[in-house]
Amino acid sequence: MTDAAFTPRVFSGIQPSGGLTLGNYLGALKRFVEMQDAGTFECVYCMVDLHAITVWQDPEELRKNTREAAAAFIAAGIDPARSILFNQSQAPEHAQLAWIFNTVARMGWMGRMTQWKDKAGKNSENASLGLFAYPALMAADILAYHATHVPVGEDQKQHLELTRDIAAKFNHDYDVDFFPITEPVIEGPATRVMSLRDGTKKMSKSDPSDMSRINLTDDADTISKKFKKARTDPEPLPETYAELKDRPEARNLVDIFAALSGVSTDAVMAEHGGAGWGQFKPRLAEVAVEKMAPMTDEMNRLMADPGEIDRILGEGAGRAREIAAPILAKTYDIVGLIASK
Ligand code: AQP
Repeated sequence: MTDAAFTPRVFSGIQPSGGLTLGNYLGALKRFVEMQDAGTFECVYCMVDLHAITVWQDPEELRKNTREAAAAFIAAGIDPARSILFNQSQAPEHAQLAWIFNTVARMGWMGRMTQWKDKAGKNSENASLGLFAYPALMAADILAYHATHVPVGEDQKQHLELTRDIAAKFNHDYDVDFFPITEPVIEGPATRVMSLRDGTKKMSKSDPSDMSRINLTDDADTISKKFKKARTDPEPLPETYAELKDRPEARNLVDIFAALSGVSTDAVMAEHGGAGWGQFKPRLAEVAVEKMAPMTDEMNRLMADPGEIDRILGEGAGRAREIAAPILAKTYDIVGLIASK
């Protein structure tokens, strides 16, 4: 552990590797807004486009998805005047610090990452080097701001642990107390929203099946259709949440209901225990539409003016670099790199 005092600062990001999903909203965006509104932290939020290109992205789609993700942040409640909002590639300090961390992180650490194993699969020889080094860039995203806290979904826990390992090894190797040991913030009823087609897989923007996820741009009819067709077992809802232990699809729908309506899973069971899917799914769709429609409308409004989104991102990047540049310069100095005067 480090003793240095760090400004309470949050960093988190989302890959513009597709349109954002309800999983991204409940597991990340919603909590980003809560942390901004709590006022305890300086908040830095980022569309991590350099992460996205670790797997192939069509260039036009990437640009569109980056602007759409920015619109989703703002529509969900991120205020670009209070939080810093930008896309990663506009702050070159991320990639520069990532190179230093590539020399700190060990091959063995990277090889143990489950996201690497899942995404590279059996064809790891053919995966990009960037995909393998992904967690070092993520550590750079966070540590370029000396972020003390990172709100993420459950799936990112292992990468956060690796960020802590990189910070600790750097501090140890160079005998400094320079990088904070960042705390993950993984809380709330929907830290892991599952696919609507397979309760053992997380809901993901790059899943080939559009029916597996709710997109933040889906309209009311699409949302209703997707929940109606969501895979479940034939049994009605039990009386208690504990009885959903071995029913992942059913539990997922209850978790989503609780997270969207802002009540506990026990409260959902108290109201809907014993209900059949024909009753529960339309109610869930109603709750989802009620919560998401205003956000989708606002996203559409913002996306009609891409120039304004680019302006916001450019301004955010300028503010981000004011924090990251001196941290990178100090890192170079610690490492022994000669900086231009
Ligand atoms: N299903 C999920 N449930 C809860 N939280 C989730 N997050 C992602 N999916 C879920 C959280 O969203 C943040 C941004 O994630 P990301 O876009 O950087 O990468 P990811 O976790 O790999 O998300 P996807 O949607 O699965 O993207 P692809 O398909 O491109 O890999 C993170 O905080 C994550 O925890």
